Amino acid sequence: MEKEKLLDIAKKFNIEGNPVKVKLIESGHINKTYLVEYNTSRKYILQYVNTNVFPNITELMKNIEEVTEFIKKKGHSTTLSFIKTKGENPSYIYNNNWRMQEFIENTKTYISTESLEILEEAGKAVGDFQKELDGFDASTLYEIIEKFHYTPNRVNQLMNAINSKENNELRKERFEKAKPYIDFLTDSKRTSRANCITSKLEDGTIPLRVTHNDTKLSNILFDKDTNRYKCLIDLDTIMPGSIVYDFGEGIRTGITMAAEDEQDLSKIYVDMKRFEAFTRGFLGIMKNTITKEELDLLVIGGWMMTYENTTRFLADYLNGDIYYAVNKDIPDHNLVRVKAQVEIIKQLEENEEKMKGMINQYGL
Ligand code: GN1
Ligand code: MG
Repeated sequence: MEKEKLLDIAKKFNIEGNPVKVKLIESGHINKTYLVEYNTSRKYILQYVNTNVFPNITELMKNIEEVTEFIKKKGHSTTLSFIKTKGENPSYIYNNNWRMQEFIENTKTYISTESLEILEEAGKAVGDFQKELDGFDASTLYEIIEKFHYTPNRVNQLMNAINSKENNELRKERFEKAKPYIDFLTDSKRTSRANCITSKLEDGTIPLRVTHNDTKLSNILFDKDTNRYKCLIDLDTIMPGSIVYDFGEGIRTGITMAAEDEQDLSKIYVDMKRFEAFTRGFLGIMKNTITKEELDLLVIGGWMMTYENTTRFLADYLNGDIYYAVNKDIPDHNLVRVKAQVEIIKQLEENEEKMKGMINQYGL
């Protein structure tokens, strides 16, 4: 979108001064994000929320408001602040899709990092979010995307994509290329594990908590100078869920240096030192809050989130890239993601005993 139009949109929000600069920030597969600078030298984040994915943006903002207010009242941790529009009926949303938030100065994010210290901080960030929200009644939150991390449902969606009656050339070609990965993901030894977490939520073995649900490494803010964690960002998917999801998504994205869509599979190395660092950070904060039953499930958390994301990428590939943004310069981008994530799944499966030992070491 043109700069002038974006600046006009920014002017609708109740912010002192005038917006003068705007630039696209390449991040996320769903929303569009811009950094806006004002003549007061303050910065803000302007976002176009994708309402195909998030049709109920009012409920979404309500969840965010409740959760961030709760964190702010406790007063220990940083969190995000959104700005309302100017005028008589101030709202967090302008023209159905746009919203504005404060930019947290002197911070940075990582797509990947070599540093074990930063990974430990990432584990702390995820743990801290959980701990700060302990005591928040998760059942009062809206379910923004139905059955978001209900992995058995994701497997069904993949099955539907595989069994679709649509039979055009693109689909045939994609189906052939995807065949080995279809076989891998639909192997009964994997599908039979899909309900490991959801069944325990359903029968009450583990508690329903407020979860972020998208705790990938790049959704964690760090202090630019000290690399200490600041807070989690991208709060759109805050919903009732399991703590194991948030731990697992951190592991999926932190366990290897490689990007989510790394094309050179030899670069994907699942490193137990990285698992240990994240887990130490997470459990250092959570060990008195997490239940024994949740602790026992952490070992499958990284696997589950990787498996679930992979079923989603593959379904989207077979359906013709209708959900995730894809980079046109990367042919078969969704399949590239699948291949990289399958590599992680394989290596996680080989390392379960080691991970169990580490969880028990830091959790007891
Ligand atoms: C999407 O938009 P982004 O990048 O924050 C997706 C997550 C996936 C992630 C994979 C609402 O998140 O669930 O884990 O891509 N968000 C939604 O990188 O579907
Ligand atoms: Mg997100």
